[in-house]
Amino acid sequence: MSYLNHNQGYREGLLETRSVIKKDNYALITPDGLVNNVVPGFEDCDITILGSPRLGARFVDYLVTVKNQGGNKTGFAGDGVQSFVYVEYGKINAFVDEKKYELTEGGYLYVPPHLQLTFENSNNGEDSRLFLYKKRYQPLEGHTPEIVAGNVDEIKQEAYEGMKEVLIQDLLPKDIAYDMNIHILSFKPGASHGYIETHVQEHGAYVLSGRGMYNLDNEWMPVDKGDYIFMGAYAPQATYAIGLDEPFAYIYSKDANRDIN
Ligand code: UGY
Ligand code: MN
Repeated sequence: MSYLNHNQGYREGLLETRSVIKKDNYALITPDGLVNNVVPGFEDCDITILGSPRLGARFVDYLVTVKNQGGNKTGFAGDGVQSFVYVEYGKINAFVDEKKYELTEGGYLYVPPHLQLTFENSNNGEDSRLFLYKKRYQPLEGHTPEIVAGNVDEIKQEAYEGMKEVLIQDLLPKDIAYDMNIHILSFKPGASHGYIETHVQEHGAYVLSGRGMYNLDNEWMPVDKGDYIFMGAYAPQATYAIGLDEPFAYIYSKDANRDIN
């Protein structure tokens, strides 16, 4: 699937989008409007920048389609900036500190701020799709985060806030060395948050499956697989899953374990 849509003239419905941008508050970015960006270091990749400081985020999210033998062989993030990569589909070889990590669908790798991530496609010439994140690390004296590699298949789904129809997976350790976490939240059809959250933390969320109705700052909107949602600090937020069988699930980042300055 290509997320680029090069319009060949006007047709009914073509110049419409569900995307909504409320800078510093929230944004819904749908696949129909995504464009390729050139980002130094990324070769033979379709890369698009999603959440970023220009939207009000303290992190940057990217959607990357890695083609052929493409990848980033010069090094991503590091020098005080931590990174995280999740494989939506396909297969990559990732390298950190000269160690190789073979990541397949659902595989992920967290790279601490003192190290860089490199990777190359290893999907026998087929595309791989990655959700990629970086954020400047907020140090805490006496603590250093470590490399974390895994696959979501190996992580237990826990009831979210006591609700058995809403399940959460924490991809990173709940350890004060980390200034954020990455979660997957999954709602069975019909399930919802228990209340409208209003919190200081920010999220960048990428929808992995299903459909939902999302409330962002008291506006309800439909969201679908492949959509991206930025939820800024204090943006009121809640959802319920729609559809009959597939859970509505998204991967998202959340800052944690630090005071606000
Ligand atoms: O962890 C969270 O804050 C999460 N429940 N937020 C959300 O799903 N919008
Ligand atoms: Mn939240």
